[in-house]
Amino acid sequence: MHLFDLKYSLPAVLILALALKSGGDPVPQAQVTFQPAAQDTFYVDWEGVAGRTYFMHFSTNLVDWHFAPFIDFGDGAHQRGVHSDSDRFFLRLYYGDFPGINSLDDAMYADFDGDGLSNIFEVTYGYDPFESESTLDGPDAELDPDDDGLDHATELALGTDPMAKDNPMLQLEVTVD
Ligand SMILES: [Ca+2]
Ligand SMILES: [Ca+2]
Ligand SMILES: [Ca+2]
Repeated sequence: MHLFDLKYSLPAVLILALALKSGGDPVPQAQVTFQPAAQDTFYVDWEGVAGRTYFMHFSTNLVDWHFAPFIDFGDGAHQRGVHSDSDRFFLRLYYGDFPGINSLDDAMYADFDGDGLSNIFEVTYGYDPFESESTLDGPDAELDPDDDGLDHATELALGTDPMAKDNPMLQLEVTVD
């Protein structure tokens, strides 16, 4: 069971769980179910289909949907724990049977939109793995929200934290007496 926090804050009483298909869908997808686990925490369960890649969308208004920070793959029982302080939020699976994707690693490290950022990087940091320019700020790979001079493509290549100012060039201070 993996837990992720939704970033939005309105108090959690309403979850809508549904499955949204993406692309070809030769095997029907069972709906998502959810059950309360603890205060503001829910288990989200669904039955996977072999070869299928699963993303999850969440929304607080049914208009703006965001990718949850995980990817799942394949058949069997899937479960995620979800916590939110929102008074309502909505979840839906976003899934597809993608050619050449045969494992969770394939799904995580593929770059579905070809923008230079892996799918797992995109969902971890709040970008859309199906859109190369998923915010109004410019191409996803060229963004530098931590303002350390390294864009996301470079941070991914270096393995640095794209949300922390950890450009190694900024961490060396040399003073000359
Ligand atoms: Ca990408
Ligand atoms: Ca993208
Ligand atoms: Ca950066």
